[in-house]
Amino acid sequence: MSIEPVGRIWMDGEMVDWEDANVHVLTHGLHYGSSVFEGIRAYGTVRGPAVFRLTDHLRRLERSAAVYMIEMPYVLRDLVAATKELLRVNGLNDCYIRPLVFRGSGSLGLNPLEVPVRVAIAAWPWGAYLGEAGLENGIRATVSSWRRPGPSMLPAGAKAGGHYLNCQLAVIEAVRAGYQEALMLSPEGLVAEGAGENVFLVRDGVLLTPPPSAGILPGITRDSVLRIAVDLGYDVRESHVAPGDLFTAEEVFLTGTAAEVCPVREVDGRVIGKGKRGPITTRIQATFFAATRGELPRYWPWNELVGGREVAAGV
Ligand code: PPE
Repeated sequence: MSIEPVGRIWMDGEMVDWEDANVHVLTHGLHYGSSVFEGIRAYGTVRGPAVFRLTDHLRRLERSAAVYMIEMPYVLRDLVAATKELLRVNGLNDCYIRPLVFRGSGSLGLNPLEVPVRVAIAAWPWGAYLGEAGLENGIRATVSSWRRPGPSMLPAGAKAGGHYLNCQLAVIEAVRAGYQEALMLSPEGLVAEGAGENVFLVRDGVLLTPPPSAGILPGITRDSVLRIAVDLGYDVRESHVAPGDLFTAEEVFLTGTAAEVCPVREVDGRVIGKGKRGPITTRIQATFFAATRGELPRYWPWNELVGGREVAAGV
């Protein structure tokens, strides 16, 4: 998805012009995928722009960095302040925010521990990741022949640059076959997640989603949806899902910061449910969007205001 330049980017503690946020070609992260990142969205609310679960995303960023022993030169409070400042200087309302922590230049080779660590935060308006029509009518997905790595191969819970090579293979395969997104299995053949989303299905009115042990990135949107589903009175279970379970599900949907809550209407040419956004997906999606827009006081702690008064965190 293309990106239009927007004002400034926060880089290593300074606001720099969009065009000047560059790196050397011998940057370690470019060669070996040694970076960790986040994807966060801000939404307009009646109390002004608010970043959805900013602190939770930045905590995950810290954990991703810790797994790879990438020493963060900034503490959480600095990154929260930098993100809000960036949105203010760029006058952004609805937008996508991409914090990136990467090993810089000065040394190459597989021992990364001496390489200086750099940090950038960029933000730009980004529309529906799987299309507006996808949010409304559902997308067509395929089960990829590429599998997610197991726990002894890569730490799936870390959101690291290099992990996404595997997802790119899956998306290339899916898009070339005419699908909009790839679903990926664990090495054992259980459903893990989408290339850039977590997956939920509805069976007998019960919501099911694969557990962290299936090798997923435990998504913050997934966590929000689990909470919303319980609040709406649904029975929700983390449960292993076999690929065949997808075909007989009443509803399937994906969750992610970029993709938001997106119905799946078809998997490998087989129609899911009635072949359109199902009733439970519709309700959860509507509640999720209302929460992101600050319309539901119960979820106000998730709306971290760019300016002005905060509601105490810890919903
Ligand atoms: N699994 C994967 C593999 C993943 O990349 C994401 C987010 C999720 C699950 C959902 O996580 P969360 O955003 O916390 O609910 N994918 C990010 C990157 C997408 C991209 O193309 O870049 C995102 O949605 O921002």
